[in-house]
Amino acid sequence: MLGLTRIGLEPARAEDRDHAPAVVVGSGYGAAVAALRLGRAGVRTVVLEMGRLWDSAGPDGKVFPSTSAPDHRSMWFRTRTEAPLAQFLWLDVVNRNITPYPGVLDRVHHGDMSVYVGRGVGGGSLVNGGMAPTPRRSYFTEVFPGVDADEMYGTYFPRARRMLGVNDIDPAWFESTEWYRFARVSRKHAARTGLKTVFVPNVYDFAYMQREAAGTAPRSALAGEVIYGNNHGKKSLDKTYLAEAVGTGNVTIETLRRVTAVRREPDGTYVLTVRTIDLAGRVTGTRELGCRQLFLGAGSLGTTEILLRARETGALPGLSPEVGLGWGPNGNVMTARANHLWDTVGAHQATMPALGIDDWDNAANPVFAEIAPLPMGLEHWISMYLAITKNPERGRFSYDPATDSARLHWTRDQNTPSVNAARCLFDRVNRSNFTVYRHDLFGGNRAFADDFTYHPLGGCVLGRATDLHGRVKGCTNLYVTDGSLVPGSLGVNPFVTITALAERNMDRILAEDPR
Ligand code: FAE
Repeated sequence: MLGLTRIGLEPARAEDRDHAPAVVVGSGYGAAVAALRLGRAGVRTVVLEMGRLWDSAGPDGKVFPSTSAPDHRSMWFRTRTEAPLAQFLWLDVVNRNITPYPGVLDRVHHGDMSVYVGRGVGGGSLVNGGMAPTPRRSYFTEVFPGVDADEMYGTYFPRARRMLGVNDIDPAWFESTEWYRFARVSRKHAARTGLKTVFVPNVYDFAYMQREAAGTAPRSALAGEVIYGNNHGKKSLDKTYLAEAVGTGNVTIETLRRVTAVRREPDGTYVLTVRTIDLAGRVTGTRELGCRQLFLGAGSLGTTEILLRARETGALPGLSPEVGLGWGPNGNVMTARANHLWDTVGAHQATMPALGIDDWDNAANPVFAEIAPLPMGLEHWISMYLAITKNPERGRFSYDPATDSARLHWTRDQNTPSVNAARCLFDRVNRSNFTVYRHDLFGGNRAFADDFTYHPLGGCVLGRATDLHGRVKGCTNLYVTDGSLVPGSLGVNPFVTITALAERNMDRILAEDPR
């Protein structure tokens, strides 16, 4: 595996300082694909990432803190952690006071909707649950009518899965291990309801997990690690795409660099304003970086904000009115059920989900609900789920000049279709099993958590704000390459699709667009 040894805080050569042929903003899935494909094509490329590189151990000898004992490394400049599941038995026992630091997980608040995102070299791949499903073809075609599905399912989804290191759990081990008892109990309850379950592939190495269980490898997924990073086992982008990109010798990654503005010179050069911060969050410098080709991979929130600001401040006046539209949370809702005393879920739970209830073919109420772990190290009789629903509501962003930021407009009532769909499914499960919802986990006595999402999608939708290959309308040589291309809903977890789409778009861009 290639290391990230060439990553530095400054570009390697002096003449790189103010100009690079190509710049990639962000280092999540779409950005990582762009960086690798540009590097392989021989294009000197600078990647700008606002988070840090997660490659060195803290005083505890680990790179990332555990989920049960979060410290400054866990969250992006916070004084207290903001975990998705903040309570247990209505008690505030989960979150901790921490020192502000460029930690790996951010929760961005936009009124009624909060958005979880990863920060650091690798973006969301550092913090996510690694679930790597491919959307069902019929729904993909509905979401992306202008994209050639044969090409996606024949070439780009397989390539994305291979490059990301997607693998499947060994079914025999799944059936026998105590670490997935929680999933087998939920499967039994689903079966009693007449619902089918499917295995969900992952980028966490399941063979490594088996070694963890056998006591022959250091534990990560079996030590409660997930949303604040995994110290072992997970093939995050810094170990796959980004390592290969740097290995081409053409790609440099600069960390703790936030792109705050973009404008265009009369000769077509894009000029980025880049702010450097230190580990205390102080701005230590601002500089400009010019490039001929600019690839935005700052995620749905980041990319949309950069483009919206550029349009609304007049820096890039030719941008489409579609920039800022078509946002959705992928219909995310979490819920939890209380099991009977004899249905123990186990004190030992792997943090990587491996099974989902697949009721997407239910035309009246399509839901794909992953069986999520709740690894508390004690028996709690809770079955938890992340439901992905088909919610037709869409949000939009506006630019707020007072704060120079993008504001997401999404109201709580826009979640009603998602909550209703999840309720419809889990009411059935509860009826069939004589069980009830848990109301103590999400705050406010709620059985459904609909105030946050892990899957921000849209804002610069493919075929609307961009052409059908991510070229931004109204600005040549400007591209969007991340989750903002997906119009708000996908039916499954999104990173395989974001990766595959980016691969498809980069193939076309590198073949057709002059460099
Ligand atoms: P993303 O990965 O968000 O990367 C954007 C990068 O840009 C980040 O590193 C930012 O720090 C950086 N950035 C933003 N603004 C700027 C700026 N102005 N200047 C410089 N850098 C900037 O983009 N998805 C799945 O498919 N399966 C899962 O199991 C799953 N679980 C998840 C669990 C959690 C806790 C979270 C937060 C997300 C999860 N997701 C999961 C979602 C997935 O990680 C997400 O869809 C992708 O990471 C989005 O990829 P993008 O390329 O859009």
